[in-house]
Amino acid sequence: PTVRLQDACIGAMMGAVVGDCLGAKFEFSAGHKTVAYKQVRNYTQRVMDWGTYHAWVAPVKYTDDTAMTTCVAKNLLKNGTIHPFELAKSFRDEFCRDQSRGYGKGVKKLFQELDVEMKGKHASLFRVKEIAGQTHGGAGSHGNGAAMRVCPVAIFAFKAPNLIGVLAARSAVITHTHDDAMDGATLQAHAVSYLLRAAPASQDFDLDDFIFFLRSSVENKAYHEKLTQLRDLVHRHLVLDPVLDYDRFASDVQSLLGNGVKATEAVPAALAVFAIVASADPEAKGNQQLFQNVIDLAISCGGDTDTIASMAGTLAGAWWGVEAIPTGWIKACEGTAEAGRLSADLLQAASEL
Ligand code: 8NA
Ligand code: MG
Ligand code: MG
Ligand code: MG
Repeated sequence: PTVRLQDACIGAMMGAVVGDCLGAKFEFSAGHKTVAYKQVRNYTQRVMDWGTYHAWVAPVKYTDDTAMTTCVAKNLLKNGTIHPFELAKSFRDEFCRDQSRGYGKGVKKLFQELDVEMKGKHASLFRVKEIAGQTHGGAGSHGNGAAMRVCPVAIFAFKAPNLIGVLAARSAVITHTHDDAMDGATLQAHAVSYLLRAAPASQDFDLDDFIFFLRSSVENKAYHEKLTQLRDLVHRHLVLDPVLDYDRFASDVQSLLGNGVKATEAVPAALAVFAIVASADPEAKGNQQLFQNVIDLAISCGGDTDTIASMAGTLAGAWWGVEAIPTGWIKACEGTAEAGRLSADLLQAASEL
């Protein structure tokens, strides 16, 4: 693999962790309201300065997003594919090891049930899926939990796009059986792998090409509508403001796309945040500034801030590479070193596919 591709893969995984860690402080801190961009920048800048000037102690903790992403990465590396029953077990183990990582209410209950099931004699993948499918009155979870942990699938299969759908689905279905959750994971994985394939990112970001590709990657009306809305939203802001108004963009994301735990809200929100910053002024201030803007804008959108920032950070890291992630953040955020190692191993595994 080229250096640039390696940078992109490490950037994707580290971007996921950094977004999760930095966004965690604001998760539903103002309900579904947006958070002032200045207030977000104030906090993330303090974290960056701390990381820059202190020894490596990683005081900013990651949440469920990173805990589960790590499980997905290890499952892929061990099996050369997603082994869903083992993945369910490792989610359960990780959850039991540390329940304080901010898991969704639904998955918490699910993991408690899985724990009981797996201690029994007849635990099977069939039973795991059955239990997951029975949540939320039989609808299954439509949460963003499958999309927020899918980055390793995107790296592992970036050269084999026909594999992405099936691996994303296998990694999702043990907790999220609702179509919107599964398709959200597939969409996010395709978005990340598109950006990895486009590396080196010496070319300009082509919004219309990106959206066109994403539309073809899932058959789901809700996402098709959101993709059109987000493309129009980004175009509108590009035309309106020569200098992007971050607070206004965040407020439009919140009202038009949504910022909640539903996959149909959080995934389009993350795509929109990355897309506007990548389209706005690619040459303006250097890639570190652009990565920082993506994370801060994602958090400003409010609501499920750690998850939206994690997914937007994955996209930004894949596009600009790990070089674009401020060192202060890498040092201040828990889990970045392991994410770096796992992504290098995943790329190695990908080249053996
Ligand atoms: P999940 O599967 O528990 O879904 C999240 C929530 O969405 C559930 O608790 C339900 O309230 C709701 N929900 C999901 N599916 C349905 C449905 N079919 N009908 C009605 N309501 C439904 O969790 P997840 O793994 O998808 O994770 C999503 C989010 O949960 C992430 O942001 C994660 O960080 C976490 N989370 C944490 C907090 C917190 O306070 N720390 C708050 C919200 C979410
Ligand atoms: Mg979280
Ligand atoms: Mg429209
Ligand atoms: Mg969250």
